[in-house]
Amino acid sequence: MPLILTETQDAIGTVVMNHAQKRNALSEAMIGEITTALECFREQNIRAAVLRAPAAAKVWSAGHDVSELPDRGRDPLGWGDSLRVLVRAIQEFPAPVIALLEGGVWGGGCEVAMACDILVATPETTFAITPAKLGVPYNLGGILTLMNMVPLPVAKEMLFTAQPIPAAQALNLGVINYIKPAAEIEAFVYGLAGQIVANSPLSIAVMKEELRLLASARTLSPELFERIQGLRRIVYDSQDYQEGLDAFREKRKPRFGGK
Ligand code: YXS
Repeated sequence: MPLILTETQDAIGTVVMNHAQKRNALSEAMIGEITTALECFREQNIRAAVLRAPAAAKVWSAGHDVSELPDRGRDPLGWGDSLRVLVRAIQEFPAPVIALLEGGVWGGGCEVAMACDILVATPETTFAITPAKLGVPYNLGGILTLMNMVPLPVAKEMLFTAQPIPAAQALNLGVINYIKPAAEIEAFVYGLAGQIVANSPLSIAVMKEELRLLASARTLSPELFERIQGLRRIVYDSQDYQEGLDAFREKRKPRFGGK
């Protein structure tokens, strides 16, 4: 059974993440279907895309599929990790991607939502960035996305507490563009998409790529890069990382020993 639904109309493409029983956990299979859909949209010259869960979903996405995270000793979020592939596919898609956000957005789901160009949420939407909850070594791309979205103290609070923040706070912080009631959000998002579709696709595609290149423009010396990778290795080599995975799989609270 497909894990997503897709639709195209009036140069607007829609991807609905539709794996309710796993709360739209971003598995390799689901990510493959989403990236394939984006490739089809590109071939069809889609001028705006919408990424969403089914209407009134309680969970937009539960984040990375934890069952696909490797045991300790291997970087769980390397370049080839499927979640990284999806984030890049959204960022490199030549037309704006609008995240229509209903329900809880968890872990890597936040990074996918933040990779989108415009974010519209309902008042009930929440955002939780959760590597600390699982003992996962967040990767540089995720950290940079967050640093580009919120002030440092807020990024630290979200990362250190792993607690959900409400849509109202996300709006105040500028993480999302609008909050709309559930009954209005769909019409509002497709109205926004219609405004985009009426403009020059070439000009928009180039501006989107310019913004992506400038937002990621950071000088990082090889020594600094190696130091950061070494720090991350401490985490994914640790007993705590394994404990976080085991606790999730055994549906119990993790007991982190700090080593
Ligand atoms: O027990 P069954 O087989 O029915 O499966 C359960 C859950 O195990 C499954 N599920 C997941 N499977 C894989 N990966 C996930 N992330 C995931 N989340 C859920 O879906 C079935 C229903 O889950 P259940 O009973 O908990 O649903 P609920 O409605 O009571 O609660 C929904 C959530 C989202 C609040 C709850 O499922 C939850 O807290 N999920 C984990 C959210 C999370 O911590 N995500 C971060 C994953 S790690 C990640 O994204 C990155 C690596 S990072 O950490 O760096 O951000």
